[in-house]
Amino acid sequence: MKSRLTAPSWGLYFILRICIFPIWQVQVRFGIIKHMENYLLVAVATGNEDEVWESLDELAALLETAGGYAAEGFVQNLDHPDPATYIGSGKAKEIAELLDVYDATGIICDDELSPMQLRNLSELMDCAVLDRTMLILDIFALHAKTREGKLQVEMAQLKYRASHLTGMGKNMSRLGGGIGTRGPGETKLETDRRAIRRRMGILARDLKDMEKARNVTRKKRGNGANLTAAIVGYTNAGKSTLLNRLSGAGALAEDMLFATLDPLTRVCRLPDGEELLLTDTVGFINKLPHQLIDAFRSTLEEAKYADIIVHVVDSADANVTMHMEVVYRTLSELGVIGKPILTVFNKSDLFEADHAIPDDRADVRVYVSAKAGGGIDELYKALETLIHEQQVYVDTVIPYTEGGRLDTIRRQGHLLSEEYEADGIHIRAYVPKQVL
Ligand SMILES: Nc1nc2c(ncn2[C@@H]2O[C@H](COP(=O)(O)OP(=O)(O)OP(=O)(O)O)[C@@H](O)[C@H]2O)c(=O)[nH]1
Ligand SMILES: [Mg+2]
Repeated sequence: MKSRLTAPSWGLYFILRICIFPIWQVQVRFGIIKHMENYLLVAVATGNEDEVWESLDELAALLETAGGYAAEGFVQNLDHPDPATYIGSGKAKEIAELLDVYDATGIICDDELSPMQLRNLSELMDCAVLDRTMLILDIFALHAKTREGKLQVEMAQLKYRASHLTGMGKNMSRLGGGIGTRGPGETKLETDRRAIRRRMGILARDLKDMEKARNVTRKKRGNGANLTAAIVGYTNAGKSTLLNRLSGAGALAEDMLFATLDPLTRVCRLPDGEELLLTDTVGFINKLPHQLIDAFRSTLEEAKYADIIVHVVDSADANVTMHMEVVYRTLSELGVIGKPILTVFNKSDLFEADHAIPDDRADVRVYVSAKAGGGIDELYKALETLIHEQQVYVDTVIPYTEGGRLDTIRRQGHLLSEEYEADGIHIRAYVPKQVL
């Protein structure tokens, strides 16, 4: 016999279904209710303490992106980090006593810990111990969308875990699936090194195949002879917002770190009719884990194959100079050298017009607001100028039998004049070197 709801349970059902559940859903949807893990942040200052506090602010932003929050930060001045426990063991015990006060799950250290530091600290403090690398890997695992992105993150996580296996066992079982444990590799944590190596071998092969496919796509793009520009910059600078502004791409642009992990290429049509292929890339950060650089090398190297580098800078950020330094350093580590650089000082709606930021490595500088649209005409002009520098001036006659070439020049060059004479089409134009 079918059970029937009695009158009072119908009432309860309607209260829950119509009143309480939708309110709860709305609150979760807009982030009003959220389960947040709470951590204490810890760093060692061997030099300028202010810079270390700024780095802790960034660590707090990373934690927020991963879905947790920082209850408090602690900086200890030392000549060098303690090789056994990162911070001094006395300081570690002191902080451990505050865990209950702040109701914190554990601590996050601002540098990558050695396996020994990881094990000693988690035993000494009897709590979850994470480091900056684990947190960044965790965010990448959360944000990876494509198969290639997921495999790259898994590879980076396995590299980290293979080298830290001895220090992690207790740490991870304690966390039970929270921050620092996400991503495809999490169930493999307790497996032995050999299993991890076997999996890394399979991943390396799959990633190699994907890299080959990426190179083919890149070559095809190159055969089209369109000039290409890579949009690079510190994470959250506004790279995807700029791509959307210039090409209507509809890329995810959000106030979070590492929203973009997979490169996205779109055509940008400039006011003088020329076309430029723009690629949005994964952002950089201070102390970007080397495991990620290795695993994401083929993605990060998009800039290496571009004709122009568009460097997007969040000019309103207090650490703008350090961010630019990190970007230039990472680019040179990736072998991206000798390319024309256009620096886009973004978020101009948030700072004073006379706030000039030095950047002697850029060939051209423009101030824009990718979000509001200010300065975009100047940016187009700067791109056109850079493109013309990559082109050669031609004054020639195209036979009528090869009229298709004129279309190519119209699309990829800049046609100044065309005259139809008996011997063919007389043209004057700027043509990309590769089309020539
Ligand atoms: N006020 C202001 N905000 C901007 C501007 N450009 C981008 N933003 C905001 O900055 C945040 C980050 O923008 P994104 O375009 O996602 O930045 P990104 O460089 O692609 O970031 P990642 O992909 O995470 O590295 C978003 O909240 C944007 O709305 C701007 O010109 N002015
Ligand atoms: Mg982005």
